[in-house]
Amino acid sequence: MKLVLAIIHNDDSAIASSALTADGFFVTKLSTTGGFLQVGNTTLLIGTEDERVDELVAILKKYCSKHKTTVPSQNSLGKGLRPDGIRSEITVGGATYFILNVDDMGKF
Ligand code: 2BA
Repeated sequence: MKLVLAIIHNDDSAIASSALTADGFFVTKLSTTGGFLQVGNTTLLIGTEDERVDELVAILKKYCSKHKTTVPSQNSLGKGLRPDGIRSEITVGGATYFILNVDDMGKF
């Protein structure tokens, strides 16, 4: 048995935990904060059988991969939502995960 700790972006947490749950994984979501940026992120705790870890990581990759998006740049402040507003491209998402061996697990 393994315990997977996955630190993911808050925006990806709902879809990632829904996809994991739909695939039969048991998931606990924690609201956490990155020590460097001091910005909120989400840590998922997932206990699973050893042979399902690859499947779990594939789901995280599918829903939490780094991708580019655009946001209004500072230069567009005061110009409202005009379609010709100046936008900047930023990278969001991504996951950091740890896989720990579990000696025992129980429920009662
Ligand atoms: P990432 O490396 O993608 O890490 C994203 C978040 O994942 C981190 O948020 C932290 O909450 C968690 N994390 C990553 N590696 C970890 C580890 N080895 N142990 C425990 N938690 C871990 P932040 O701490 O706010 O970091 C945000 C981003 O700032 C990082 O993105 C990295 O690009 C940069 N960063 C973090 N620490 C740094 C440092 N000491 N020096 C330079 N850059 C750093």
